[in-house]
Amino acid sequence: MLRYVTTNEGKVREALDYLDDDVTQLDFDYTEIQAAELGPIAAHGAREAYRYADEPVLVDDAGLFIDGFDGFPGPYSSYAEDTLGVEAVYRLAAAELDEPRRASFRCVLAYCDGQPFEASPNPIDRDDRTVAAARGAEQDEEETDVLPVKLFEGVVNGRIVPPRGEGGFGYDPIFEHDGTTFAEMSAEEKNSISHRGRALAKFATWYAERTA
Ligand code: ITT
Ligand code: NA
Repeated sequence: MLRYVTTNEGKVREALDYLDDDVTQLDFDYTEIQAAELGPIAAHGAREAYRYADEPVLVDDAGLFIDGFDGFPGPYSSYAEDTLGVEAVYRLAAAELDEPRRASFRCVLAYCDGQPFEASPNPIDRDDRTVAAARGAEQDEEETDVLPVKLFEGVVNGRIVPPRGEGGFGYDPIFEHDGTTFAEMSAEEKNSISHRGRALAKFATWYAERTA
């Protein structure tokens, strides 16, 4: 049984649409370390969640990166949503930045089942490099007990626009891709192009082989 670790119902709906029935939500609020990138945050969360659940876990860390704000709110997207709110993030971008106000959504999935992974045959495999960096970052804390974590990343480019649409969650109403906001898309449409859908597709392919 694979546990999808998140407190966010919107993420769960999308993940369940993508992965099959042997996945259930684990509503566990892991510690989010402060970092400029999502990878180390997700990796740290996956180790903590695996120790807690003692079952294979998949942690989902995501964020909205606004180019003209050097990536803000990025890893702080959840905090910015809770404090400023989505509309205020839009107003800030509209006040400070010229069109087209480019931005990207990013999602990093971190998988841990307590077992090591096969070394990648391709030495420039991006996921493995990120994992190596995440391991390095934690060596001081956990020198003798570093659980292996595998990362899968998905990115989608778009722009910040006035809120439109009722679907999705979070920043979806202010993120436009190819003329449509994520909140105007059906769940299937969003999953077929979104940061999370892309990361889930990579994970699903890899996981099918690991569990075959
Ligand atoms: P968990 O950490 O428990 O998974 P969370 O909502 O706090 O739930 P994050 O830490 O990854 O998740 O924060 C991501 C923020 O970005 C949060 O404000 C989300 O609403 C938002 N977000 C993530 N994915 C999104 C998506 O597909 N569409 C719109 N907003 C999204
Ligand atoms: Na969170």
